[in-house]
Amino acid sequence: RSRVGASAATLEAPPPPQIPRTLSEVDNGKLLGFGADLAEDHPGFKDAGYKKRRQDIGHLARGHEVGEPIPYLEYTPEEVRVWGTVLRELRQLYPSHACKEYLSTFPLFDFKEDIVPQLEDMAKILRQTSGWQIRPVAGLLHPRDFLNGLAFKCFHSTQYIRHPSRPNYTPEPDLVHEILGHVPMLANPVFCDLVHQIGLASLGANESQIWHLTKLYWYTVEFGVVREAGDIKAFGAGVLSSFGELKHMASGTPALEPFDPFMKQPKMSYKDGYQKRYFVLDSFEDGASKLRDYCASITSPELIKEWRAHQSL
Ligand code: HBI
Ligand code: FE
Repeated sequence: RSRVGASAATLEAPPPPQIPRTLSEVDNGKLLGFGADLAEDHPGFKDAGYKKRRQDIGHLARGHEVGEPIPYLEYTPEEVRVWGTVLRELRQLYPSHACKEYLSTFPLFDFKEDIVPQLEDMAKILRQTSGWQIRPVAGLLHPRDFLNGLAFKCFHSTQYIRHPSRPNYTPEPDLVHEILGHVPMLANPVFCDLVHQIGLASLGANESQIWHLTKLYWYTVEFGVVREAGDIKAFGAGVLSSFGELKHMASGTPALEPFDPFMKQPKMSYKDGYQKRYFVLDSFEDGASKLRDYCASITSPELIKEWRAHQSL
């Protein structure tokens, strides 16, 4: 390569990111946050046994090949207790606080307080209802990889359980959040269409667009609420998997704003308590349609068409 060519290249914009053609090409090994070790403010920070358990489960996820069944895990009595505690409490609030789509798919999973659900069993139900798949993952993925997974109608899910000292809190996604927050919603095809739009948009996104999509994901899939006959109901997994956040959402205290993907999205808060404001959808059809327009504004239909032609879904 000539020196002239090399210096010309440095003046140009960085090359477009490599677009994964298959789900296996979506990198599930690069982790953020608590990937390697737990932070000091993680409830399991001083618990060597917990760290080992979390690491062993993560190790299994790393070894998982796309298309293979997800390995069953035998959960310890302590892990079962954590699951059961959270399920028992949240279940009381769902009839009044969760959106009708969540309430309609929830019974399909037949959750029991004394049995931690297996990801593979959840995946089977999703296959039959929405056609989505689940891929086990060892922790928080890089946003681009996580969002690219959604384009393949794949949800990357953790399989370990939060620390038993704080059943109602986790600083990172865990199986309880994935199952009570995300899984029932992912059995609804209209909601899945909304999520898919975010994934498709991420295929051609540059770094700043990935950051914007991360916020769109955050304010819908994690913390979204939907209007239902004059009321607002939760569909975001961060709300549905937290007793305190569900009550806060319905308390009338937080601000409510219509969701508009083209607007500058506020800074996300991960740590300082509950959301101060929620973005409201009129319906999932409406949310999906708005996200479709946003997707078209950043990722060309040609790119998506070409991408679809190359991958084997
Ligand atoms: N990784 N495993 C996992 N689960 C998430 O919910 C998740 C993630 N990585 C990034 C992420 N969420 C958000 O920052 C958005 O990019 C979607
Ligand atoms: Fe989540």
